[in-house]
Amino acid sequence: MKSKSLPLIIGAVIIIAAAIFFMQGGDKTAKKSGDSSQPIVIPTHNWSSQIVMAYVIGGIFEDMGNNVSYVNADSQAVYESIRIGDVSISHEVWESAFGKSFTTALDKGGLLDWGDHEARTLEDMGYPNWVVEKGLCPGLPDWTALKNPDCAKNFTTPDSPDGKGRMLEGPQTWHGDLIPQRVDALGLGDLWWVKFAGSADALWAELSAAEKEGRGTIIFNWTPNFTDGAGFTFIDFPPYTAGCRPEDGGDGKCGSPDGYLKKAVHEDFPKTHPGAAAAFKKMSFSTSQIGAMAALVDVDKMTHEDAAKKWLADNESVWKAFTK
Ligand code: TMO
Repeated sequence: MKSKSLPLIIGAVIIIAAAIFFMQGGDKTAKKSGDSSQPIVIPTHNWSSQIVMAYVIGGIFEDMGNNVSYVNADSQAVYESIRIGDVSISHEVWESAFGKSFTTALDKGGLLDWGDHEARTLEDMGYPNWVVEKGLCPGLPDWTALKNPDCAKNFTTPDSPDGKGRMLEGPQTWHGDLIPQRVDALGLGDLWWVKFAGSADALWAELSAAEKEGRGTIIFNWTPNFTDGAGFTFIDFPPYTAGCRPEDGGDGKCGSPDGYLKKAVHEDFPKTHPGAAAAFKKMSFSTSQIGAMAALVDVDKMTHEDAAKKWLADNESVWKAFTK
């Protein structure tokens, strides 16, 4: 009995081993690079380029044989989540909005600076060019034009307290009271009030509503974005200097910095996923590439996932180079 069942057992072991080997066929690259089969956790936030790029990078990691999962995360708290290892990476660390949370996590330990994208960034208040072409606020983009009551009155909306001009800021989760503080610090508080939008989409809806109603509009916006080259101008506030913001002890009388766009990883990521970590270190997107990712959603109205698939299909030579 014993001598008869032994070949059967050996045969079964070989078949199971072969089955496991073939089942892992799709995993070849990851195996070669030594990446764990544990999912790489990629955060999604609430502006289009970031979400599209999450799926673009996830798609690249998957092409390398990795497993990926996505988690919707608060764009400030995410750096602590990366530091403690709940989230693997961040692919859009915008200096103006998130530099402080990023640096805090970096200093505490557990998060690594994984380099900059080629694109530089600006996140600030601005206006569509027709606002100036219609003569609604002569003197823009110099911020001192906002001191003129004849300018402010062209920006009032029915919800404006005391008929003040309205500035539509992004969601408060992006940078707290930065803009209301600045408006007050610059002595503009008697003429202007700052409303927070509930979403990025509300900013784009405001652009078309204001144009239809023939009233001026000032909104928070950023570059790279789909509005690059589409007739949008950022206001020239007094220049940013290190420490000028109230949260850094300054008087708040300053605009936003010419900022970096960084990547970050949890400190164990290069050990658990050396192949993906090396590719992510090389990843660098330009202003026009990031603007295009946003435009696929905000202009062409694609879903974020479909936009990422299209971007990957159209730019294979760009991203394949990161994986080598
Ligand atoms: C972080 N953001 C790009 C919305 O300014």
